[in-house]
Amino acid sequence: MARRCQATSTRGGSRVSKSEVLLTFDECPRVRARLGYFGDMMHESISLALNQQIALEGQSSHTYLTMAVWAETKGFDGVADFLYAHAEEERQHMLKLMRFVNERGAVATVPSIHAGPTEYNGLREVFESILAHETRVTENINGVVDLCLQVKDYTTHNFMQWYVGEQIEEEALARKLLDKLALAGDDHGALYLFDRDILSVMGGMQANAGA
Ligand code: OFO
Repeated sequence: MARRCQATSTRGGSRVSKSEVLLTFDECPRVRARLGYFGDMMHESISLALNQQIALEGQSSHTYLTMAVWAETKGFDGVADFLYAHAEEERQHMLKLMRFVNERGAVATVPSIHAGPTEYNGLREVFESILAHETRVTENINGVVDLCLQVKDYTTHNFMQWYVGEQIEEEALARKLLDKLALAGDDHGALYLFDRDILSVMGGMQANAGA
């Protein structure tokens, strides 16, 4: 890349020669590592980890969309509304990460998303898949947070705290909905009520989390 490195010209009081500072971005990390200085630039391992997280958020959005289509075509309109909204939320999570990566001088990768399952044996399988997926997302986020501490990237560490909080809420919601489905069992009337009330369960949990 032809852009010039923005590295500082001084480090620890000692002056860095102009020829070292005016390097292309490709060469820059090597120089910065030699100087032991990363300034506000994002460490390569962090941009890699964040791009993996971007792909995961994109996959989440896509997965919830396919689930929403399944629910809508099975007559679960409330569940479909919940899943369409959830798909949009995950897309926003992906965009928030992309903007952050680009702002920090790295480049966000637009992920190619593979088609997930389109058929489910019932609502229970849908919500079990959601919980399994969100648990995986949480593990990945924790991995990014851990890496931030290892490379002392406190800016990204701070940014990721929003995702840590979000995952606590999302896992709790998935567990709560699974509990309700366990109570409903195969009772059609109870499943009808579950479908009717799902948006108010979600709204109530979000209000409590914000209180
Ligand atoms: Fe639920 O995955 Fe986003 O953060």
